[in-house]
Amino acid sequence: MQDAEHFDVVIVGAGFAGLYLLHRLRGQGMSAVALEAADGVGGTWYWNRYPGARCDVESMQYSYSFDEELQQEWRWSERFATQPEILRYANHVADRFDLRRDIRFGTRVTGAEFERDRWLVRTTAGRFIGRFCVMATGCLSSTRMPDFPGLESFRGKTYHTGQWPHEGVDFTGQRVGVVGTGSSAIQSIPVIAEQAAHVHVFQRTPNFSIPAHNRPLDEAYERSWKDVYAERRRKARMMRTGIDYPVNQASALEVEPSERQRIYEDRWALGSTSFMAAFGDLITDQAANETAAEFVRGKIRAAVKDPAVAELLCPDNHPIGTKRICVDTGYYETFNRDNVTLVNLRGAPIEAITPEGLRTAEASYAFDSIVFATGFDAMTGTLLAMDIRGEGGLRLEDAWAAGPVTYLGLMVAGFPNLFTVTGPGSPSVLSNMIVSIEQHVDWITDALAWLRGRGLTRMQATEQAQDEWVRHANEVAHRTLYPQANSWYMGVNIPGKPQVFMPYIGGVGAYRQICDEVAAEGYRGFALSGAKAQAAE
Ligand code: NA7
Repeated sequence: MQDAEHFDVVIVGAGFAGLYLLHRLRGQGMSAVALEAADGVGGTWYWNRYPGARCDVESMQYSYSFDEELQQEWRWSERFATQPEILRYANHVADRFDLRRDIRFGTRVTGAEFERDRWLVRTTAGRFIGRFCVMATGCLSSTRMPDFPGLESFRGKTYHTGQWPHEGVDFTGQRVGVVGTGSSAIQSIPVIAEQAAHVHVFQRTPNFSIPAHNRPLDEAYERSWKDVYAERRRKARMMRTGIDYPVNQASALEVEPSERQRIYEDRWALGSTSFMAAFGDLITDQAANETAAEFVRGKIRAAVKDPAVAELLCPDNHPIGTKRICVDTGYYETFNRDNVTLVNLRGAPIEAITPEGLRTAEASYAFDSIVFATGFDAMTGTLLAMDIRGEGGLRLEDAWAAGPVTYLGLMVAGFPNLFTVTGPGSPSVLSNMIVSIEQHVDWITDALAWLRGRGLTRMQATEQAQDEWVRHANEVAHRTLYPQANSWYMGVNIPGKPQVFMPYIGGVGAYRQICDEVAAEGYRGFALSGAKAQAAE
């Protein structure tokens, strides 16, 4: 292929996964290029610039651990970092390790096909060939805009939280409608409400949210991490979520109600997603889960002055934690403001966007701006938006017609030499993403070095190993309450998407052990071969 550039590895994406991949591959003497649709690094943190955007994992843990100097030198300013600070960090890493020279910005991948033992990757800016191709495309990178009729007719401005204008938006004095009450909405509504003349929040499903208790990062806390960083990182890697926080294994049903209440109060005071580790059976036992859910509903009722509004905000159709739990700063209290109105869409959905605003089955509203916080085509959307073809022209779309199937979330049978970082079938969105990214990148790059050391050039998941992994992942998921929720983990938010539980819920630590064992056993479940061996056949 003459007009294409050749590399050992073509990486798609220059978010946290793509950056670390470039660094690792360079370290082992392999040529690599990262193809990035955006004009800058950072992935999720490049696009999600909505007001109040913040990580829900503590800064000391939502950061790379691969370089001791980097983790010692970088200083976070807050307990939970804002989007601009995380983006600064991604840029710092790109500069510090001189990664930009191997990134092609403004280069969107349209397709990739495996032919003559190589991946031919087509982009909006030329063609690239790699013996291996790694999809470092993120799990929440294809935004979802509902197909409301009349969208184009609206005379004001519309925004999606996941594609926020880089110059920011000033809502001062505006009438704003926010559609959705997931994490992005819960983070942005309190900030938008401080600016806007009035905010209408359109809620279809209420969500559980735990306070962040964000604050400036105090030095003693920073030291408590940095003095023993390696050790704490090791511990985090073996936790279920890849986050080091206190875990109580006891059952919520074993303790006296007063003791249970005290434990929940302590967790509430601690804040963030660690709330779900208050007891060991919250994600497996409905009755145990309900004690936590009812505790949070009590907090909502205490925070929101108007009892009717409080009731509407109380989640009632999914066990707590089975939809990604939100972490907020003053979300529920925002509904006490005179300039915030909650609109219940249950029984009266949005029918259309109108030139003035929007219309539900019950009423019409006029707005200057509408913010769609309507989420993503999670985990598979970005991969399926590309035309990916494996051996014999097999299309990923067809291989995944009944839902995504992978071996370990790392490879798909029929797609040799194609890896996915944090793909479906791996813990990914159920974990601290940077911990999962580092684990996948280390595993993939170790595998590539191992292959090279043995003169092997081809690796692919066997059908049998993939079937067994899918069966195991389903089995583990169905031991929990997660499949009960209509969540994006299940693909429910996208019309026509097959409904299967996509991430692996067995836990980050257990999953790491499985991946390590597979590698130690000479990459059990993968078919390996070499170009020379094939030529001789
Ligand atoms: P989410 O969590 O998918 O939230 C999307 C929200 O938009 C959710 O409340 C949806 O209600 C709502 N939605 C979607 N379509 C509609 C229509 N047609 N009408 C009304 N409301 C609608 O996305 P986020 O961006 O908030 O968060 C994604 C992840 O990013 C988050 O978990 C963090 O990990 C970071 P529904 O619940 O479907 O009834």
